[in-house]
Amino acid sequence: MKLRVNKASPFARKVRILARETGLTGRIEEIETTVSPVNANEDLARENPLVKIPALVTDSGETLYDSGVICEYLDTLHAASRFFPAAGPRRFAALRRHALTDGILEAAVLCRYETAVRPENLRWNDWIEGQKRKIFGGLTVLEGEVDTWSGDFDIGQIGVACALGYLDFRFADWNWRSGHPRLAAWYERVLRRPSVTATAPS
Ligand SMILES: N[C@@H](CCC(=O)N[C@@H](CS)C(=O)NCC(=O)O)C(=O)O
Repeated sequence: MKLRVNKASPFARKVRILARETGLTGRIEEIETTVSPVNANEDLARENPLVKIPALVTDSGETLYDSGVICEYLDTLHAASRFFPAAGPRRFAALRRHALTDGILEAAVLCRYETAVRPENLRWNDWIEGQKRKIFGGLTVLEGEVDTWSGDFDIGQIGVACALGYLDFRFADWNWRSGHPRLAAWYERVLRRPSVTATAPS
């Protein structure tokens, strides 16, 4: 399988973590791919019309996107316990947490583009502040529930790790740990996982 990634991408990182957690790395070739919302990568566009990473070409030649779909597909290819719980409350808790962290990431990536890609004279600070409110609203929810999480590093918790890692990587000055001590303590433990260390954004 061929997986288009970028070592800075938090969405690609979810897939890269799951591949390492499930022992699938030997079956996946990671292809470093540069993306920009204003300069389409033509090779990637042939695989994903949204021109976003991650995108996976399976062994049978089918292309899958986005990160959640790819993670769920890879989760069918290993014999260990599932990262997408099969049914019941655990499944919907994991899916809801995954959706929340995807929303945090979408808002954070939009802020990144606003500051790194958009010409300075066109930037709109209120808009960045609006995205930031979504991110910190999400962190408040995670802080309130983190002590109830199971020890299973499921797709929801992978999403949380990638969201916090991205905030450290791109927005360290936002200091997300302040006001979220329980989440910060959880993250310190997660940072010891080899899959998380090996995929640190760069
Ligand atoms: N919902 C998508 C989001 C993927 C995404 O936004 N990836 C970014 C990199 S972190 C990207 O490819 N951006 C290029 C663009 O927006 O054109 C997923 O979960 O895979």
